Amino acid sequence: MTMRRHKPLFAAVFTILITTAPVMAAPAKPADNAAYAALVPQFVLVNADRRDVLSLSGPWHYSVDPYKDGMADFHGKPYDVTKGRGSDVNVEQAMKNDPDVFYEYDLARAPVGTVPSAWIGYSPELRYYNGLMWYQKSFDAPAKAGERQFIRFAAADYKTMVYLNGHRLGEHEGGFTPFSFEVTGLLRPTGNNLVVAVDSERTPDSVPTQVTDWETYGGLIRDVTLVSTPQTFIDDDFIRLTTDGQIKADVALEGDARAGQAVEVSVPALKLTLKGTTGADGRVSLSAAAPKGLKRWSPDTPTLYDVTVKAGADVLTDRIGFRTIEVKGTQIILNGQPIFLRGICLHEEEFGPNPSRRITPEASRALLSEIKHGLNGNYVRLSHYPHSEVTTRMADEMGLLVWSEIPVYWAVKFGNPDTLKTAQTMLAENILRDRNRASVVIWSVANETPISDARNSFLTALAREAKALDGSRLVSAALLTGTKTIDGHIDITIDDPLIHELDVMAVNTYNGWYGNAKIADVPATVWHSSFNKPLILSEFGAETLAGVHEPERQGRFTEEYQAKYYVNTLAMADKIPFLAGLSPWILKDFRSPRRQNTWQQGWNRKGVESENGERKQAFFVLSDYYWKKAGE
Ligand code: GCB
Repeated sequence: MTMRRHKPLFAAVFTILITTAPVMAAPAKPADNAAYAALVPQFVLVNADRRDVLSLSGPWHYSVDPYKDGMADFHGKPYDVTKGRGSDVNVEQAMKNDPDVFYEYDLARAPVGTVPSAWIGYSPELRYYNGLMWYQKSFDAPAKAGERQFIRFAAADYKTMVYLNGHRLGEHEGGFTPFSFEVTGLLRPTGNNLVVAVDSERTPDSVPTQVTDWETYGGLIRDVTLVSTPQTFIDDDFIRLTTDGQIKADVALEGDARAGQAVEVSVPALKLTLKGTTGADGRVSLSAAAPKGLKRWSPDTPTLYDVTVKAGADVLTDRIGFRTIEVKGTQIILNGQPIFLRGICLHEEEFGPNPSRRITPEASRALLSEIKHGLNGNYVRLSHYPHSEVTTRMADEMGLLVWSEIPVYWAVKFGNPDTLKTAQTMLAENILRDRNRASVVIWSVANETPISDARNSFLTALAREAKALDGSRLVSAALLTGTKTIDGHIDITIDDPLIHELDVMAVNTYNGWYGNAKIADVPATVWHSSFNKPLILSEFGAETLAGVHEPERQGRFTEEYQAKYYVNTLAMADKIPFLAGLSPWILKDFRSPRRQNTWQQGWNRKGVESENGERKQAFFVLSDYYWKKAGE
C-alpha cells in the first residue's frame, strides 16, 4: 500500500474497571512489536463489514485495457492523474463541447457487470482475460456533517489503483485481503466518480507468482463500501479468551481525540463490562477473569456473544465466540480438551458450472454445510489465500474450526525483500481482519515451498510475525516430505527445519496418486517425526470425474479409484501416532487452467464432490470415517 504509517500494535497498560470480576493486570507490551508496525494497514477499520455502510456493490462499468494504455502514454511515460483514465472527465460531454477533443475510452459508457464478482462472469470473451481492467461507478453520498469517510475494498485481485473524482487515492497489492482509503473532504453530494483499475497479472515477484493450481479470478471479487465513522473512531479491537482464563480486549482508536478517551467493552449476556482510558497512542488493553457462566465456543456449541465496544461517539457491535486453542505434545487442545480435526480443504469458489468467486452468505453456507453436515466435519482448511470475511463469519456461526492461509505458494521469490514485504503485509491484513473470529485457530504461512536457506528465513519471518500479531492462535505451514522405500514399505520422515518455528506440523502427501508408490502400499506407510508436535495431513487426494465408473478395473479418474485411494490413505492415517487432524484435497472440483485432460477440461477433479455438488464415492468413505472419529 502506498498509504502507510508507523503504528505500534499493542496498547499501553491502563487501569481496568469491571463490574463482575476482580481487576487484573493487563499484559505487558511485547518488546518486538515495533518491528511489525510498518506492515499494519493505515486503517484497519475492524468489523467494517458490520458497520452502517453505503454499499458500492452492484452495477459497475468495466473496460479492458490489455496494453495498460490507461497507465502510461505510447512511449511508456506514466500519466499524471489529470490525463489518464483515473481523471474526472465526462468524456461524452467533453467531446460534444469541443469537436477537436477526443478520448480513446469512455468508462462511464462501457459495459456493465455486477460487483462483487470476478470479471470472468461478465462475458465469454473474458474467460481467459488476465490483465488490467478499468472499473467505474457513479454514486451519490449525501454529506454527513462531522463524519469521516472511507472507501473499503473487501478484496480485489491482484493489484488495485483507486481514483475518486480525479484524485488518486492510492494502490494496494494482494488479491485476498481488505484495504481502505480515507475520502473525507473528497466526496460530492451527488455524482461521485469512482474509478478503479484492477490488474490481475502477477509477476515472478508477486504473492503468489503466475503459476498456481487455481483460476486467477481477476476483479472486484468482494464488496466495495463507503464507511462513515465519527472523527475519532474505533479502528481496531482484539477481543479473546486466553488460556489463563481471562477475557482480554485491546482497543485502538484513530483520530485527533484518541488520547485519554474512555473505552468500554461489554458483553451484556455475561454481565461483563471492561472499562479503561486510552493512552497517548490511542490504545488501551483491558482484561478480566472470564465469568463463570461463559459458554465456550466449539464446533459442537458455537456460542457467539453480542459484544459492544464504545469510545466517544463511536459504537461497534460484534458477535464473538470465546474459546482457547493450544498444543500439548502431539495434541491439539481446544478449550482444554484434545480434539481431532475432521476437515477438508476448500477453494474460494461457489457451487455451479460457472463460478465467478461470488461468495454470498448463501454460497458460503452451502459449501460449509457439506463439510459440517455432509462429511461430519469440524474443520476446514481455507486454502490457499485468505477467504472472504463472509466465510469466516459463517464458520463462527456454524461451528467449524478454520485454517487460514496466505498465498506463499510453491516457488515465490524467497530471496526478494519486496516479495517478503508483500507477504508480510498480506499476513497482517488477514490477521487484523480475522483475529476476533473464534473459528480461526491456525494461521498458515505457506504451502509446499521448496526448502532453502532463503525460504527458511522468509517463512521464519512470517511465522514470527503471526505470533507477534496474534499470540492466541497456532502457526503452521503445509509442507512437503521426501518418501523412501525401506524393507518394502513406504517410509516418510518429517524433518523440515521450519517446524522449529511452527506449533503444528502439516504435510501434503499424495502417494498413490503422484509419484511411484503404489496405492496398495499406502496403508503400510511408516511415518517418523523429529519433533514432539501434532501433525495434520493438510492434503491428500486423487482425481475423478463424477459419474465415471469402472467397478472391475478401478482405473484413474474413476470414482472407484478415488474411493480406494481414500480407504487406503485413511488406513495409513490411523497408524500415525502423532496425527491430530486431516484436510484432504478437496471438497469440490475447482477451476484450474493447468488441468486439461479428457476428464479435467480445465478443472482439478480432486473434489469429493463435483463442481455442482454431486457427491462422489469418496465423499461417503470420508463421511463414514469422520462419523466414527466423532464418536471416539
Ligand atoms: C497440491 C497443492 C494444491 C494442488 C494439489 C493438486 O499439493 O497444494 O494447490 O491443487 O496439490 O491437485 O495437485
